[in-house]
Amino acid sequence: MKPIYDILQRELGAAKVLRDEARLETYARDESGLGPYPPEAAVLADSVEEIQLVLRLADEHDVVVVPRGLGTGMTGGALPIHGGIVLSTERMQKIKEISREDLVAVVEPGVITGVLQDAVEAEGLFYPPDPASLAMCSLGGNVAENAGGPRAFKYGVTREYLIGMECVLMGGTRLRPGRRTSKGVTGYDVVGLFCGSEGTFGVTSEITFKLLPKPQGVALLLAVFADPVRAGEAVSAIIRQGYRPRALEFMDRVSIEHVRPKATYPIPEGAGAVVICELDGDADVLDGAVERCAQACDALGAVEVIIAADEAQRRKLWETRRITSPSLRHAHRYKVSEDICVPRSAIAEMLRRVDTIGAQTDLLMATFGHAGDGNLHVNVLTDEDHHDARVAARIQDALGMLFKDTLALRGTLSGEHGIGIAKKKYMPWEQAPELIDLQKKLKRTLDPKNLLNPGKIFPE
Ligand code: 2HG
Ligand code: ZN
Repeated sequence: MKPIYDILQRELGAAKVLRDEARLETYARDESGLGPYPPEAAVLADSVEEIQLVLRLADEHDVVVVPRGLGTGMTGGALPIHGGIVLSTERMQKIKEISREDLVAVVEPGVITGVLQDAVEAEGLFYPPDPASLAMCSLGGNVAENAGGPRAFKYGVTREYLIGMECVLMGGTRLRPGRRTSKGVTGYDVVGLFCGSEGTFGVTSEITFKLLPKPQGVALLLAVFADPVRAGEAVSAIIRQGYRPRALEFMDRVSIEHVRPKATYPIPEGAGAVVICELDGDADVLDGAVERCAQACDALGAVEVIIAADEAQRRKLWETRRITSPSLRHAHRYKVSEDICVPRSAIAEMLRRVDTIGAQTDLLMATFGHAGDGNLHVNVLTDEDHHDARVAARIQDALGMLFKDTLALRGTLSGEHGIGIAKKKYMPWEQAPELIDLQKKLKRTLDPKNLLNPGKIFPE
């Protein structure tokens, strides 16, 4: 074992430098289902100075460091595939400031997304990004992945709210790119460069987010269709009403059947698709707006359209969508979750192609997600042993066909989960060699020895 681990234990104390196998298990996995990839040590940093120490020593000793938030990533971005140190910011959970005057929040990277949302809402403010895992994911991880969520349709993703940050480069240099003002064009957009870099450029130690005033009211409707094509038409019809819902979600028949036994909302039998539309804004216009969206669904032959009568019912109907991913995971031995994004006009064609891929590879496919953005979670599910070479080959075939079709429809490989290790071999399918080369050059500039989260995003 390299001496760096003893030095770290001496400097930081044994409680913050985990080395025993049992405690390292947590850091060998994330929500991608890939691995396990156990690190040699996990360091639980409490401050920017401790992050700097780890990155300085790692640089001196040529040891790999993999930054980690709370491990909810779905593409293996925080997995230590080359061993070394996992540097976790899970203990850095302070909300340092919420300013009503400036509409700004300053947080440490380990703050849970939902905790910040509740704290700002208590002040009459709003932090919109809402990844499905918001009750257990961290803001540092959200910044690393540029996380989205249902509300991205109206409000955009994490990048839209990230205005400033403090981060540490490999070697220990501390930077403070960005600002705390609502506008600012001084220098390059370094914050934008770090956001979504999947922990390959630096380790975030503090984040400044811009906030919005909290919307006055929220209204939700859930519409059930027998025919998924009609559900797709409903999405377009709702947008044509001239409102911008804050979320416009879709679930297909396979997703619905998995959710049905657990959902508190009794989904009608024969449901082929569910659309959930959530609007927010001035209380006096909301009622009319949600009513007109409901009429658009009725006109397309919806089997059932429910407008949530109160907050309790709104939460109950949302639950139908929120529990989709865990319901699929618990029902099957193996689940691969994709997050392709296609132009909205191509959703119906994409759904048809997913059916074909499932039939050709004899795999169960469930599709749900953020229809307003064209961001579809195509899940490949199987109860067979995915380590078996023939099963693995069928899964790979299905993913290959999925990505080919996505790109043919002018879509993109990842709408919100990032590339990590799960999709890196497909990067050259979407991006030209010159573009990949430019990104690799940037990485080399920031981390010449390739010690910070190596082996991610790009094929090695
Ligand atoms: C969601 O929107 C998450 O529910 C998870 O992004 C997606 O498990 C999935 O496929
Ligand atoms: Zn999602």
